[in-house]
Amino acid sequence: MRPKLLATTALLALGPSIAAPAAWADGDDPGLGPEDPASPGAERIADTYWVITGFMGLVFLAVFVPLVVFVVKYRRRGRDRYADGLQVYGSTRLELTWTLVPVGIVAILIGFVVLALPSLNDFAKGYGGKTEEVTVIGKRFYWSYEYGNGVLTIDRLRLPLGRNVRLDVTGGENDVIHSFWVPALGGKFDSIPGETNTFYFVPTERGTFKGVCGEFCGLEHTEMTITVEVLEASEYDRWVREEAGRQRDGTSQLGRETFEGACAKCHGLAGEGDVGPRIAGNALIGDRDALVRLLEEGRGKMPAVGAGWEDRQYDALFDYLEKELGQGGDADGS
Ligand code: HEC
Ligand SMILES: [Cu+2]
Repeated sequence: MRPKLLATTALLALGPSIAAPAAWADGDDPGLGPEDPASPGAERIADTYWVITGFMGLVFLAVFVPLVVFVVKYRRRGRDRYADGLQVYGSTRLELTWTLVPVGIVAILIGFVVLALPSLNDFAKGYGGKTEEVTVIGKRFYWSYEYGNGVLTIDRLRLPLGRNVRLDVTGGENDVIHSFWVPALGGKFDSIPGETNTFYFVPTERGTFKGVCGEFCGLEHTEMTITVEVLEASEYDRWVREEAGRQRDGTSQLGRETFEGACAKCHGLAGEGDVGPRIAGNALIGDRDALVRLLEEGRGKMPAVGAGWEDRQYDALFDYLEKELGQGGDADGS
């Protein structure tokens, strides 16, 4: 019993320190640490993580190294099982040490957090200069992004490198709380119906950053993914201008994005059915009024995915549905 207990304790204590380097060797993602930060706020958060982890490592060693030494040094060595040990009454120096050292460690950690993290508050006021504003709406089970010039995208957010970004994160009417969370860019910002949380940051790396809804929100929660593409500012400006034109004249991918983001997660990419019924070829696809009512009100396990949509988004979706899933179209999405 005793050796088994000891082995289990040792495994529990050492497991993570064995697993961490193994995960490290696997690829460049250590698995246990934060993602490589791609904004100043995310950098502060990562710094805090590593400082606290460093102290945790020191405390771990300060406890376990003496523990192992004492287990070996003071083992029984054939002494009588009931022999009394050395009687010790107090040690002012030792007691002061084990009181003051932890207090000092906690003071350092608090100091670090108080000094390093207020910059997150500064970010809450923005950095000055030109700001790109995007309204982010979290709904079951997709993210809707509306840019300053009216462009809409679903699940995929594009942003300019090196410019102030202000995300106004809010929830859909009658929806539940979701949480906008892209670890490489910053902390979590809840999307709450009727309230707006503002998230300021500056993307400092080009590339694609992944996130996911950070709030367990229901049936297709895990499908509520976030993709942020950071483009060169000039490339972004061109895209957002041209996309506005495409969305005006109906040649954009808005219909496809809306279907893939707001419908396909339950009905399948070809409308073949998944957690929701098959809808390819369904008569409702040709009956716009009835379908709008269904999308605005929801039914049973289907949320009101279209509540609050503007006509242009319905137009784009109907174009897509009629082409791809209508009674005339084929159901394999080609
Ligand atoms: C969270 C999952 C979910 C999402 C997202 C979703 N649906 Fe549904 N849908 C369902 C379920 C479940 C039903 C069955 C509802 C019932 O009758 O109880 C349904 C029913 C339907 C029906 C009626 C089928 C019939 O024969 O009665 C249509 C049409 C439909 N959905 C279209 C859509 C469209 C278009 C979208 C996207 C704009 C969408 N749905 C998004 C789950 C979903
Ligand atoms: Cu969610």
